Amino acid sequence: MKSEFIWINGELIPYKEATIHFLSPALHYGLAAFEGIRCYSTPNGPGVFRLADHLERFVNSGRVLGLQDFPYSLEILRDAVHLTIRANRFNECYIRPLLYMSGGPLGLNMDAHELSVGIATWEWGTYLGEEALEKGTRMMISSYSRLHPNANMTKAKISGNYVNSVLAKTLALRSGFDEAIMLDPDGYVAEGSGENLFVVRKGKIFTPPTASILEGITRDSVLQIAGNLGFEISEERITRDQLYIADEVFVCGTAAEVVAVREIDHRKIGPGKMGPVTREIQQEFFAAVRGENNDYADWIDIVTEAEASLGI
Ligand code: PPE
Repeated sequence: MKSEFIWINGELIPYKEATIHFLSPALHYGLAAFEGIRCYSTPNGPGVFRLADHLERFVNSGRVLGLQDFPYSLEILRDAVHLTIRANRFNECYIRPLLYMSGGPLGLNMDAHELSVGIATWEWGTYLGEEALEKGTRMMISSYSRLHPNANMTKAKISGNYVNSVLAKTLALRSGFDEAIMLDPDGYVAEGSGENLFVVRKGKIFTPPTASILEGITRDSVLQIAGNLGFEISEERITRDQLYIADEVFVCGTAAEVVAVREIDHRKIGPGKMGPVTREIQQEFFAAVRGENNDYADWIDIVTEAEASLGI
């Protein structure tokens, strides 16, 4: 996760100095929200995938958390992302913006806290393992439910919400699986601990509706790609046994990219390896993020040399 600089509150701070105080409310109460974005090497230089959409969701996470005002405009945040990538001389990296309650008295009144915003970048390889991209992953249905929308809201990447994901992921790994699939509070399939989920059956693609899941930007990209490839798609509730009898299951996310699920709860999915629909979508996805398919050129924000609004 190493890099030379982390952008914090408008300045590039050397990696070692980017620390927070023990009494930061963010640390005690999980009062923070983050984004996860990837920058890929493209024929035109480093290109950030759907940066504007990620930054919009970042600001919306603040809104869901109840921030009265976001201290930076979308333009400044975009410039700051570009600047941080350039300063660290990355061609490909993961980008982690974070807003966090960095100071003020401890206590449950957010209005008394001080807000900070930071952006880190680092080189992050495959999330579920190199092998998983080709061979697929093994998952279990978690005994932890996904968040109830009226307890921990699901549209925001609020740091405290991720305890739920960490519990599910750690249990899955300790149980010998690669990842957890979580059911919503009503018992329907929601998402992975850090990915959205798709099912393929008889050539048609299904995915859970957005009510109880994170509105994944990769999910949206996959829906557009699958639509352009001519697949019929349905956003509808899915039960765990519909996963067991699917022809293909795959998950997607910024970190995870597009990965097949070859086994769930010790049941093989389809033939127990990546299926043809998943493969087609995975290939199209990688072509899009790497700037190799002009149909998706609008999704890529090339990291430019100089940014005006920061004055740097
Ligand atoms: N659901 C959850 C719960 C989730 O955390 C992510 C992203 C997604 C779906 C996919 O959303 P999107 O990235 O917009 O397609 N998970 C992040 C991983 C977090 C981690 O630190 O681990 C990510 O992919 O960046």
